[in-house]
Amino acid sequence: MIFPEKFIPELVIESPGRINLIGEHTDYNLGYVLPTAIEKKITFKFKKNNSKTECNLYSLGYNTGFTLSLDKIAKSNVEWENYILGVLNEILLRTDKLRGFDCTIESKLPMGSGLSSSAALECGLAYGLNELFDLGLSKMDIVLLSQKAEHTYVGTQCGIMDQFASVMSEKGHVILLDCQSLEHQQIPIQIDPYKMIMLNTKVSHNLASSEYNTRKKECEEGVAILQGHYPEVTSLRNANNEMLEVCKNEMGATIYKRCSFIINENERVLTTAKALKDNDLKLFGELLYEAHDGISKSYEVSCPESDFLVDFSKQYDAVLGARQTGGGFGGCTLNIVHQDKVDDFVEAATKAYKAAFNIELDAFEVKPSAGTYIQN
Ligand code: GAF
Repeated sequence: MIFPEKFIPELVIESPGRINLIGEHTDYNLGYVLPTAIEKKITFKFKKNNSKTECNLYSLGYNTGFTLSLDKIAKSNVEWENYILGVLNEILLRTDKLRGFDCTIESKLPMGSGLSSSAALECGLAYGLNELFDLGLSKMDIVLLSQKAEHTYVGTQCGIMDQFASVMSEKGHVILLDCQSLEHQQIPIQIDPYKMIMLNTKVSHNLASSEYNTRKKECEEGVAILQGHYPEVTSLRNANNEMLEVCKNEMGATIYKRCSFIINENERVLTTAKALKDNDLKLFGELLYEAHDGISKSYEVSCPESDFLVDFSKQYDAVLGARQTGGGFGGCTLNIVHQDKVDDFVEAATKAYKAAFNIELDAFEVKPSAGTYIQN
């Protein structure tokens, strides 16, 4: 049992959420993404408890904790516990050095808001235990085992982007990640006099996990059809629009739309990375709007609330571009807003959103930040 007010940690870990500038649902299609960690994070406090197997965890947000035994790891009926259990299970498959520990978890990352609180939870735990028990895991091991934990214990067949961004990000940079080779470039990002403003719809439609896995299957079906004509196509990453046209009739409308979105989204990531290097912010903004259009109409992972906010932003010259970020069905929109107009824009969006949905909008600025780190 943990009494959080009396808890004296040996180690404190900060584990950030992420935004993705562009490249949605491309990661599990082995394409490109452009994410970065943000300043909003989960704080983990750890200490060893001298037991061989007993672990005590406490969530300050939920105001509740649980105890588990390392020799009896199994799935729980409580959702957040499965992120923890999944990570412990993956660590135990890789090393026998893990021992009993106590840990408190405090999140400043809104859950279900498309900012990847899941990856922050998984990676922060793995990173902290690696330090505490000197497990010898590399950062890449932490990324991969955290992704695996989400597949096996949580049940979302996610790609690699969120865990990669949470651990590998560098302050002031976005990561251009090739999700096939895992090669990546840290691209310095400078968008003055514009700012990245997140508008949190505060909705998280519970379709997210099941529809996510459905989209993944639809893309796999598309690849299977493409392969019939082009055996070299092993993922949508290797396909192009010409190939897609050849297979259009065989695919049917839905699979065609999904594949078309992914092929074009991969292109958009590469064009955006170049636009940022060239400081072409106008093009950057246009690509965001184009991406949202695809997210909404072709990939169909948006929702009325996100569409409303993106459409609303188009009335403002001070906004270069906007789109829903993350897995979909709600969460946050990313808006590129001129620094002199941020307050006006947020005030107007808040009013309009309240009138349309009776929900109080939450708005905040994000800056590209460092990945998981030890707090001194
Ligand atoms: C979620 C997943 F976890 C990521 O892997 C990614 O697919 C994203 O949705 C959509 O781009 O955050």
